[in-house]
This record gives sequence, structure tokens and C-alpha cells, in this order.
Amino acid sequence: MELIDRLKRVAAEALAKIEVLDSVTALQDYRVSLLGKKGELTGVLRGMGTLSPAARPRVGQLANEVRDQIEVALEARTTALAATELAAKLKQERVDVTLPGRQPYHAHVHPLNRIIEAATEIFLGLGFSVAEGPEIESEYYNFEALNVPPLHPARDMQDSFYLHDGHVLRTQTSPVQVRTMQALSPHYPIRIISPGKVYRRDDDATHSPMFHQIEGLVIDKDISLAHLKSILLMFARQMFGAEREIRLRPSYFPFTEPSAEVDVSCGTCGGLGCRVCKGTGWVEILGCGMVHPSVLSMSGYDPEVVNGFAFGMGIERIAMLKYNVEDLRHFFVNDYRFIRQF
Ligand code: 2NL
Repeated sequence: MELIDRLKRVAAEALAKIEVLDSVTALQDYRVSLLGKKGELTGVLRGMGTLSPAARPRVGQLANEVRDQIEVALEARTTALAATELAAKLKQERVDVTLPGRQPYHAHVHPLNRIIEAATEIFLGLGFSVAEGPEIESEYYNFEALNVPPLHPARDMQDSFYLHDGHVLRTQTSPVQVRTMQALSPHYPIRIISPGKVYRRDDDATHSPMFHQIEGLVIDKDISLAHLKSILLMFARQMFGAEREIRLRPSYFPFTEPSAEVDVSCGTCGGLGCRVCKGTGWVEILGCGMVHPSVLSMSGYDPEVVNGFAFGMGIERIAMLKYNVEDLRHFFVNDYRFIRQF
């Protein structure tokens, strides 16, 4: 019978061919060409439709046997070749177990908060305590109590964020010191710093509408400019390095008299003059002065009995100097490529 011969021939050829194929992929391709929808064996079986009903069971049984034989041979050969191929691959591949592992990202404190923490630690060491207060302030605490009259330029709508009914976003943290004086007067001494957010209508490479400040206030008997200068020198040396010097230049603030700007000797050139200090050898870090007698008396202290000093510094400015950052807006974008450097 013709179909039976064809089946036997296909089986013999297939079993021989399986033994000479030499890769797992070649076996897979051959399996498709034999047993797939358009495969050789499938084609032979299609011829069964023309058989007489009596012949069908015999041919059908043989066809099943042939298919099973081929499947078993394919399976055995595939297993053997897969093992050989894996062994060859393992012989050739090398894993360097001495390579360093991948480091997971670790979150850490924001550079501005690191400066606030470092400055706070320094002033705690110098005998100060930390005071805090609201960021929405009355015009009274933000301006009047600090001797800033209604027509002073600092009160300009251009410079401050005004809210309804006589309130502003605080333009400095001084109102915290005023609140402390009013809570404690007429008792002394007071030695406080007030770190926190402040707001001004300003926005460029060196000014942000929100920035951070630390102010300091000391009220006691017989406080002098020498006390102020020595506290600031100790701060500058702990913050920037023991080799630093400071200098005071006369300035003006409504809430202090006399007033001064404080420069620290340039850490980039050591005071010789460079790009960072614009050739002067000095960089400005803060403003300060002796508390104005009117500020003392408005908050319940007798300027004939006590006096004091105060200072205020911008955290972003200190951070830019310490970390050598040229644009303060980097601090607020929170691009991890920037933040992770500190
Ligand atoms: C700056 C530097 C300063 C003060 C802040 C102050 C606070 C009280 C009384 C007197 Cl309660 N003064 N703070 C003093 C001098 C400078 O900040 O550049 N401010 C515009």
C-alpha cells in the first residue's frame, strides 16, 4: 500500500536526519518542517482521506506510531544538544565576581538645610537658643516694631508680598526676635537665633522670591560692637575655616545703629583677589548692628538699662559660597544631579 510505504520512508529519513542535525535551533526548524501545519508528515496524513474505510485504522495507527517515534527522537536529541551547548557556553563565558555592586541611591538632607543645621549648631555652641515664628506676619511686627516707617522703600509693593488686612509674608525673620523681646521684656539676657523662610518680590540668578535667613539677637547689659564682632568671627571661622578673617564696613539698617556689612576673607584666593571676590579679597556674608534704641523701647526694654546687637544672613548666599554654586535657583529645582553632590 502506497501510503504505508511513504510513512515508513518518511520515518526512516526523519530518524536518520535527527541524528545528524547538530544544534537545538536546527532541530526546532526541522520539527516544524516535519510536524508543522505545512509539514511533510502532515502532508502524508492528508492523503488518508482517499483511503477505503477498511484501510484507515491500520494506516492511522502507523501514522501515530511514526509521529510518536519522531517526537521521542527529537526530544532526546534536543536534550543532548542543549546540554552540550550549555557546557560550551559556560566554558567560554566569564563572570567577574570582583566587580563592585551597584550602589542604591540614598536620600540625604538638602544642602540649604545642611547649612541651617551647621549654622544652628555653631550658635548653640556660642550660647544661643533657637526661636521660631509665623511666616505670615502683621505689618506691625514685620515693619513698625523694627523702626521701618510707612514710607520706607522696604515697604514698597514691589519688594514685599502683601496679604489682606495689614499682613505680609515676612521679609526677614526679625519679627521672631521682636515677638521674643515682647514676650520676655523687661527680662534679660536674650540670646536667640531665628532660622526660617522669608519672602521678597525678587527673582534672578542671585535672588529668589522665597529664601532662607538666620538672624541673631543678643540683649544684655553693656553689650558692645566688640561682642558682636567676636561672635561673628567665631561663626565665620567655624563655618568657613579657621584661617578666615572678617571685616565690618559701615552700612545702614533702620533697626540698628550703628550698622555694618560683614565680609569674610575670600577662601578661593586667600584674600589676594580673584573672580569669586571680584578682586577685593573679601566676600559679603551678612548685615548687622547695635539694636536701635527705638526698637528696644517699642518692645519693652529701657535703652538706658540694656542694649544689644543683631545680625541677619541669607542661607542661600552662605551655601553658594561654601559649595561654590553660581546660580541660587539650582537649590529650588531639586534636580537630583545637582542635589546629590552635597
Ligand atoms: C540684612 C541683615 C539684619 C537685623 C538683621 C535685627 C533684629 C532686631 C533688631 C535689630 Cl529684633 N536688628 N536684625 C539687624 C541687622 C541686619 O539683617 O541684610 N538685613 C536687611
